[in-house]
Amino acid sequence: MTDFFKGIPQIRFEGAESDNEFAFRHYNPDEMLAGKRMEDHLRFAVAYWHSFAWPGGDPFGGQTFERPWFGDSMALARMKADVAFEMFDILQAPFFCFHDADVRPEGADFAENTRNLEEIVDYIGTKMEGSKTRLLWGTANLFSNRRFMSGAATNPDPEVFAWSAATVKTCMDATQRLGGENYVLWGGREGYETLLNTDLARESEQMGRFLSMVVDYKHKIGFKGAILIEPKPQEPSKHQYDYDVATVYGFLKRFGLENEVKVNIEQGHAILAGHSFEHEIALAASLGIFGSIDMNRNDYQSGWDTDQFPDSVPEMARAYYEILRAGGYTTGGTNFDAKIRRQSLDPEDLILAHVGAMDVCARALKAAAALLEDGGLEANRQARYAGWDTPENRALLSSDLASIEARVRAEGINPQPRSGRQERLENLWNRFV
Ligand code: XUL
Ligand code: CO
Repeated sequence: MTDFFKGIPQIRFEGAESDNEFAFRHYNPDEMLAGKRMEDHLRFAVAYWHSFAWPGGDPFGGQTFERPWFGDSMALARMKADVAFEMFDILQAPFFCFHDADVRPEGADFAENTRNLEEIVDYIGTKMEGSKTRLLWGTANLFSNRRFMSGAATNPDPEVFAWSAATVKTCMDATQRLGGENYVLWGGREGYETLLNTDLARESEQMGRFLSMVVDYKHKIGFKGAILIEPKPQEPSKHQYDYDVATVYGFLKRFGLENEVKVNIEQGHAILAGHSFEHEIALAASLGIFGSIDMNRNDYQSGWDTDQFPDSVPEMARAYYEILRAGGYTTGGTNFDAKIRRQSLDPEDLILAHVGAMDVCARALKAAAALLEDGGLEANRQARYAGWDTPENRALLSSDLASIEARVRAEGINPQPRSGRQERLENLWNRFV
């Protein structure tokens, strides 16, 4: 037991009227909703990196947080894991997520990195035996160390490609060892800073081969989880290849991986790509590649990836409506890839950020489930396309232009515009949210 969270009680559901700061008002894990427990719908995960590894820096200043586990030794890495599991317990978090670099100190070479990772993964495995918290996903940090400055899989230097591939193997092994339900790839440096020095054809070929090897290795070790790509258009690179869901889908198709890999969609990344979060979720679901979400927003004025905890029920309701429509998560979940602000120095801030975010998501989920149960929106959507239900209209899709012309002439087809009813649907939406 560390004393980092001393005096902070385990958070319990007390209902909307509670005035206890350290309580859930809406997140009630056992409450049944659309046939499932709320906890099983939301599948919340704590992100190791922002909560336990981030020192509080921004582009203009360095560390603001003072944490007793900051430093580069295995002893401190174990203390960090102790504190992490104490927080998971306070929150009763069903899941966590980590990068290799979050949990182990950087070694002098690949062998030491791997030794450190294996040792701490064993330690985390022991902690998990006494905890309800499971691993939602593991991943490799192929972006922070300077060796990755020109990319990992897409690096012009084949030695960096090799290092990255070997590292991903060790991280997939670690994820498998801890029973992870997914393995994530986020390509923060897979892109370019300038086209003046970049060979696009070569880099995308490298990236396709790299991902194919990841999928092959998954099958080789019998990893049952999903492989997920996390799209993001830019930042840190000027341009990143996994720009958004549509771009990732095209890439997967090109390399024949569209049935092997899904997406982990982050709200802030969707915004950076000029999309709404719900657009990205709905598109992924329509393409059959929806996997999981990173539930952290950006500040709409600052224009960069601020990774804030969600605070808007209406925004989240749009997202959960699309997730429920898609049938909910299978291996995925709601990962708070979110950091407290650099002025939020207190241990309480870390806990209450998660409590608030879990309540916002729970409230949004309840609204989305009620809307879906009401059925009004879906009935309208169905009615809008009902013309396609007749055999002769369905046949249009397997016809040809000349036959269709003949039919339009013969039947005197003359389409009459109909209302899209947007405002009426918005009114319906707002009765629930
Ligand atoms: C960065 C980001 C990452 C990924 C995992 O913007 O979202 O934390 O989620 O590497
Ligand atoms: Co993320």
